[in-house]
Amino acid sequence: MPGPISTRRHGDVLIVLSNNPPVNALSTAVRQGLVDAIAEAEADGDVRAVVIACEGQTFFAGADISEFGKPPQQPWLPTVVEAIENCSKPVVAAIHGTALGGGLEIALGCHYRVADASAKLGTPEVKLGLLPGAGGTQRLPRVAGVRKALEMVTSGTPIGARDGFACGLVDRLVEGDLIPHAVAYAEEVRDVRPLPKSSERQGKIEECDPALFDDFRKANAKRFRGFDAPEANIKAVQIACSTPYSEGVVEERKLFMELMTGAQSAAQRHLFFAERKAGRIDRLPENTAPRAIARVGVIGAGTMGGGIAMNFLSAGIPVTIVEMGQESLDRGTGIMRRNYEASAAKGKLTADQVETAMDYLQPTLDFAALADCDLVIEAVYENMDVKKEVFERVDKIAKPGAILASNTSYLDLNEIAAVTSRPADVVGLHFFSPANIMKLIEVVRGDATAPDVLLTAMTLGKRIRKVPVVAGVCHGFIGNRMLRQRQNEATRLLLEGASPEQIDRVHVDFGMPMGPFQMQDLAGVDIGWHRDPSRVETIRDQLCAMERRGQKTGAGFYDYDDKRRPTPSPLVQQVIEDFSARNGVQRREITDQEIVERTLYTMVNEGAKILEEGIAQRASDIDVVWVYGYGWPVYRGGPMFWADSEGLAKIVDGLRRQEERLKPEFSFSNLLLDMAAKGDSFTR
Ligand code: T1G
Repeated sequence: MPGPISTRRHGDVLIVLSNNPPVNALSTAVRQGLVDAIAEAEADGDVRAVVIACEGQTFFAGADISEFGKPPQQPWLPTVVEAIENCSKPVVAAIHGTALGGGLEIALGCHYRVADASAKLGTPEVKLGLLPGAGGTQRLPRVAGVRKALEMVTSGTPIGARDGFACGLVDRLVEGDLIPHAVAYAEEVRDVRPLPKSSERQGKIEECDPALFDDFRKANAKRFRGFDAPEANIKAVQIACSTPYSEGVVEERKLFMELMTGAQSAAQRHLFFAERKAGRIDRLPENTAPRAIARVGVIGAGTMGGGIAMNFLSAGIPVTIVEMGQESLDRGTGIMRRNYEASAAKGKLTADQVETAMDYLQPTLDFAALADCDLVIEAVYENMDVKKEVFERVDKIAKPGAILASNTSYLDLNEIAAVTSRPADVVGLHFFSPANIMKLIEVVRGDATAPDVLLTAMTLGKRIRKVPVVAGVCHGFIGNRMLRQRQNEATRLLLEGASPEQIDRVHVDFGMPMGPFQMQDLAGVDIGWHRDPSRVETIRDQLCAMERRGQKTGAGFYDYDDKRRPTPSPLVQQVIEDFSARNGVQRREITDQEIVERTLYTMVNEGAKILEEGIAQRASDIDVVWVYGYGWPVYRGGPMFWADSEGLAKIVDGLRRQEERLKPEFSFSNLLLDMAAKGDSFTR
């Protein structure tokens, strides 16, 4: 079998071609092939220049992540990059698609870089909890400049080829056939000496202001909170500015190995593969094909309906959006336009893109307009009777083969499907608010949902740039079922002696974007409230009766100033203590560890039940749900990965310590007990 690297001559230029689908990851065979190709170029006196290019969708997309965690194989990537840079003949990188991570480091080892206009160049290592470990932190600032390098290595966001050309990372932008242009460029530079080695270029680092680094740290402190890799990347670039390359790469390697062997990178690499696995449907019948979705109908132009519609409009899919009244229809479409305009104001969209998206929208009061939609999504009030009425009605209007989807966040999809004549065409599409921003969609499959309907929903989820995860039917599916555990225990801990701010602090210190009570204040304390102020059975009822419904009323569990900054409320503390007294609960000192055990360990136990009931296809799907739906810190890998890191036996011990306090609702997952006893893990 020929290796992934081949060579061919074009005049006096040796073309080195990688063919390692799907993304030309720098596997051991690719690395060896590159070293051999450079040796071939050196040995052939007729070769006066080299072009390195890739077949398929992209230039090298980085080190082969599937090799991580295994014993590293020679030649190591730094060795390959050095071999390219030390070639006595000019080497030109021909970049298309994405040059990412080690792929960009290969390009930086080349003496020149030619890119087609669609190319992207990036250092996404930080998203894996790493840093460019093959000289990238030392070469990139020397070629692209220090500030650009800092932005790239700490964000992981690729830059476009034009941006690359502007900062000096790309030497020539080309249109059309990339390789012939790269060969022509190689012929132009074949006699240039000395060769421009990235590692020897000092100009851009000498002009760097040392204060840049601390300013950059301060400006990004919030974004980097809790992560190890961003600071390590900054440190490595800072070293490049004060140390000769040969010493800098030694420091870079030390920093890289610290990250590679650390818990955070293992968690983030787990999520990289978990996100891709989540998109697969286990045991899908052979030859199942997705249905064509050319037009989508959305019922309800409220916050969710409008946000849902925007996802399709942004993907160029026409949307018919239906409301009951002109005023609510106009309000909904107005909010959609304003959301797009806000993105345009931030430079994320052009004015034309806003108009194009809005042109795909057909707002109407006429339900019958849904007749030509291939998929209809209801986003109406979260009430079973209302949803059943809507599904009965749309079932009579929608064309044969149209898929009917509910955006319900916890109701029984089977019950909804049963009122239609087409239960096999019914599926749940649980978007997370704000629906145009949050990446997660729980794709809920009912007992009758047809395989091609499920596949259509998953395929469409990816098409609108979401992260779809299959969920079975139960109260709250995957995410909200576990959230309910957490919220119930958080509320009980208030009665027993903890304060909202203590419980929230434990969760924020853990890495969550906010704690249970901050989250309720943001979403609205009155979500799911029975709306009868005379009926006060819980702390939440009391707050709603007092018009303390969260940030939207300037007060909830916290008081808020006009900039929505929260402060603890003595009034709420009094309400809590009154409830403790009313329920005969003796308040006591609550430790942070108890809060972790009763809110986070119980979530893991619920996740194990979700797994053993088949509601989630795999443990890593639960991690994806919590990372993309609720902001679980990526450097902890998700609840199930984190449970493995804690040790399942430790989780069980903690729950046993709390078992009395968790009663009567709590019961152990048999799967969790069994795996803990065997020393198994969910995700390793
Ligand atoms: N290694 C191994 N497999 C990879 C891979 C990689 N780098 N990148 C993608 N895949 C697999 C992926 O798992 C999936 O497999 C298939 O390719 C298609 O991926 C030393 C240490 C390139 C933008 O972080 O960002 O270099 O599920 O679905 O949407 O300094 O893949 O089909 O079996 O994402 O078209 C740095 C990660 C590595 C790039 C393409 N590089 N990849 O997106 O396809 S660390 C990265 C991506 C490093 C050095 C350091 C994307 C993509 P399967 P996909 P896509």
